[in-house]
This record gives sequence, C-alpha cells and structure tokens, in this order.
Amino acid sequence: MILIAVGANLPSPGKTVLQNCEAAVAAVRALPGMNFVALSTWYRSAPIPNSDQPDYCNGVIRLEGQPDPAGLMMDLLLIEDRFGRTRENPNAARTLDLDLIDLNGVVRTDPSPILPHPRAHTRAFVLRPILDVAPGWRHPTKRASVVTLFAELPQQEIQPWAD
Ligand code: PH2
Ligand code: MG
Ligand code: MG
Repeated sequence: MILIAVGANLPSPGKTVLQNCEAAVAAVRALPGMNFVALSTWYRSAPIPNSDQPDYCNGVIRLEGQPDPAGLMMDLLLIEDRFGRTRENPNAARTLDLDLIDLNGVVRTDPSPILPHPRAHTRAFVLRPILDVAPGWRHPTKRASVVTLFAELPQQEIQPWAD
C-alpha cells in the first residue's frame, strides 16, 4: 500500500486551494508504475504550528505498486513545482505539498525520502484522511493502528472542507 498526503493553503493562478488539490490527485494518478485505489474526503484544518496562514486543505491518496522510493519522491517534487510551489522555509504557506507517508511498509532513515514520513503519526490532517482510505493501516514503526494513533492524538481541530 502506498499513501500520499496532499496539502495546500494557497491558490495558484486560475485555481482555488481545493482545485490545486484535485488537480494534484489527477497528476499523481497519471504517474507510471502505480494503480490508484482510493481518495479520501478533503479536510480543512488550521496550520500546524499555529500561525496566521490560511487554513489548509488536506487529503490522502491510496495507491498500489512497487515504485522506487527516490524516483517516486522526485516525481512528487516535480508535480509540486508544476503547481508553482516555492520553498522559502519548511512551514511556509504553499500551493501544493505532496508527502510520501508510507510505501509498502518500507522503513529507512536515509537516503531521502525518510519512510514512513517522520511526522505522519502526530498529525490529524494526515491520520483522519487515512481512516477514509485505509482504516486497517498500521504505522510501520509505531506498531499502532491508524485508529489508535488518531484516537490518542492531542486535540487538533479538523473538519470536512465543504466548499
Ligand atoms: N503541512 C505542513 C505544516 N503544517 N498544517 C496543516 N493543517 N496541514 C498541512 O498540510 C501542513 C500543516 C508542512 O508540510
Ligand atoms: Mg508536508
Ligand atoms: Mg512536503
């Protein structure tokens, strides 16, 4: 199972934040070597860490396949670039963020990408959409299910995107 988190909190030319996310899903689905399985609902949440940036739209795509981790990461970064992503500082507002959360349970700390994504288990905006697409998912290193991880998170407001 491959889980890719989609996030955005800035519009891009001609596209709303939600349209950026939807178009990004189409771009990921068009990558060779993977089959699409499911897309979560879109969610709205405040930026973490707290800031005066706009709310984020977040979702998760589930796919299947055996892509090379570094090759897939490169493809995701190129899609981000196509959507006008700039890289000022790590938590800057962005038109598109595509994060590789889990690639068939692979565990590695280097080279990039680190797998599973090192902060995935701490974020409601990742875990809540995973509940939609892979409710039986277990975190490869925490050895806990997404149900448990989400239930044990400190309160983080998250709601359906709805517009
Ligand atoms: N992504 C971040 C930092 N903070 N907050 C929310 N709500 N959603 C995100 O996708 C997000 C964030 C870094 O990638
Ligand atoms: Mg991210
Ligand atoms: Mg990222």
